Amino acid sequence: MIQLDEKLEPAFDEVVRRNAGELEFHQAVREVLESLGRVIAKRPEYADDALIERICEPERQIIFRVPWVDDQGRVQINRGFRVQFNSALGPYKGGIRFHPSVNVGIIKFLGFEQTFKNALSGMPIGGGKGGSDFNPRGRSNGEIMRFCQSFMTELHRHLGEHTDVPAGDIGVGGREIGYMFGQYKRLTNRFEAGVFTGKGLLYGGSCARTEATGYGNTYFVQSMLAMRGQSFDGKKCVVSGAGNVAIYTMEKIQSFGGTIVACSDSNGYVVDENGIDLALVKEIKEVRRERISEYARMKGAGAHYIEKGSIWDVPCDVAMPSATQNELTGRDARMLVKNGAVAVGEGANMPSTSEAIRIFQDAGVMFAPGKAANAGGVATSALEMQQNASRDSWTFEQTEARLASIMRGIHDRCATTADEYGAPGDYVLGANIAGFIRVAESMRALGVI
Ligand code: NDP
Ligand code: 2IT
Repeated sequence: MIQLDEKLEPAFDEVVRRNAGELEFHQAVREVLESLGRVIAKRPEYADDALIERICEPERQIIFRVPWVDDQGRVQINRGFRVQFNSALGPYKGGIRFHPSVNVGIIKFLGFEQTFKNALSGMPIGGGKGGSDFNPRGRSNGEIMRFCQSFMTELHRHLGEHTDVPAGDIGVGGREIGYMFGQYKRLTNRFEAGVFTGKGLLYGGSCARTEATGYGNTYFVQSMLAMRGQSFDGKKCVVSGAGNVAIYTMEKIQSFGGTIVACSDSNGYVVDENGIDLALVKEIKEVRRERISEYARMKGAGAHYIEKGSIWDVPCDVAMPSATQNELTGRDARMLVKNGAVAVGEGANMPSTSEAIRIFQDAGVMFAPGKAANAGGVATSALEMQQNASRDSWTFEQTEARLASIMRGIHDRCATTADEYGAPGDYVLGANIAGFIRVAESMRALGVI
């Protein structure tokens, strides 16, 4: 761990004390504070008025009961969360996650990351995150709908197009957004399209939002590779996960001439040396909602499924972790370095442990942190809000062109900031500092609130 600046150490100690046991939140805060020493040295006024302490404390945290009735008629109880982290730059904005591992610490770390990511995107949006410990796996369509309706029956009072605008995340895709938006509309008697993003195209969704996170990460890594005169063409890539982010990362990499050799879900991974057949992955995951092991069974020769084990053992040039937090450990990073990987692009939020990041950076592997590389999803959400506000809808090409230019902008902002602060090529430092400065400037302008 890097020693913290003496002005930042007490702020971190306070975060640990106040949020005891929330290890992912500590990890996310620690990484940002480690980057801020250089900023405080140059601009000590950023540490005035407890700005650092305020930026680490969510503006509001909502925890609520979500009762619902399963298909057997039994009453089930889950816990719902929304952490409205920072609204200095705009309404709270960030996804909703349904996964049994969700707790307040997880949502807090995600809301904290989201604040800096959204700032870095250059769009007028604050940071927030929500979710539930509800496990959608194996639930019927009716159970999913009833859960979403109950979740929204409480959450709707805290939302609004100018207040807080959720979207999807793990376990929440177009179907769930539809059910939640439907319940919001019913409870408020308002067709307030801008209160949710990731909506279906028939009721106010934006073209390219489904693809945006994966495409955006690929654009970011393309810019990063170009800095060293390289491209995706002919590169072997491993993408973890097989959900929304992973699927559209694979699609864009293939269109850039890269080969995807492996992808995964939480049970195991599939390797296909001929290149993953993405149409088959989409059929299995998006249509049938089955496990990735089906891929090897349906594909036959050339493809194999490995249960458990680490997908990062598969040799590749570029690694795109796109499943969940801390899925890529120090041990995995050492393996990727040993196998000659040249770049890592984080599609997921905080997928690499702190140790893994250090190993990549020490080995000279180009490393794109999630809060920069996966910002294309939320940036396109902001484009969806813009279309809703003007009651317009743009073409796929127009929206993707905006996404590509936003990702180039984020890449260049990270690279330039890293140069400016004496750490060329350090995208972690560049992203943390560039995101922080926008939030901090706005908070200073708004006064102590
Ligand atoms: P999905 O639910 O569509 O897919 C998640 C994938 O990750 C699945 O393959 C899932 O496998 C796997 N996964 C989830 N949890 C775990 C776990 N604990 N261990 C191992 N594998 C796991 O989610 P998304 O693709 O939307 O999200 C993936 C990541 O990207 C998350 O970190 C999310 O926060 C981040 N992200 C998402 C954005 C978006 O727009 N959707 C935007 C920016 C970041 P299984 O089916 O077995 O659970
Ligand atoms: O982590 C993320 O950036 C998301 N899940 C998307 C958030 C959004 O509001 O589009």
